[in-house]
Amino acid sequence: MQYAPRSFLKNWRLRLSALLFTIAVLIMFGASSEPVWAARIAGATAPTQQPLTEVRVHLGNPANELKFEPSQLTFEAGKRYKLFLDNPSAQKHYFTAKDFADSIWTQKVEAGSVEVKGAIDELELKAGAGAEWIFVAMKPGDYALHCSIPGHAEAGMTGSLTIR
Ligand SMILES: [Cu+2]
Repeated sequence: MQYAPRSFLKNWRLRLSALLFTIAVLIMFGASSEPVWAARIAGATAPTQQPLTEVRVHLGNPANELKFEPSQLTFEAGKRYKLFLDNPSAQKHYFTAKDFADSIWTQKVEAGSVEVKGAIDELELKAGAGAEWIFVAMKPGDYALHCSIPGHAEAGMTGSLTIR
């Protein structure tokens, strides 16, 4: 019986030290984990905060030649782009590049007062139309571009899009 108070005290001290240890760990974890958490959030939002590199491509030309101008474009993986597309010709054209579209992250496409988000692999531009495609180049490779209106690719309306 005479040991009972001492063992109770010992047990109590043990519990107290365990509790203090737990509190100390929580404080340390809380203090050190906040910057990590903040950095992760910053990293996650970084793609949309990156500076934009502007690139322009014409679908056809005023002389109604069936070609993209320029027909070759190069992007750097990890960089964000605003690709201006316009159709200065008198007929409708397509910007079709499915494999390229699978290798980028599309933030949005803006055309007129419409904004489209999500996966896009083909854009149709009527005569005189324009659009802006904002994306981050992701997967390096050489990707084919063509206009999918019958006869246009065969007549030379093709191009290549490279991500390096
Ligand atoms: Cu075309």
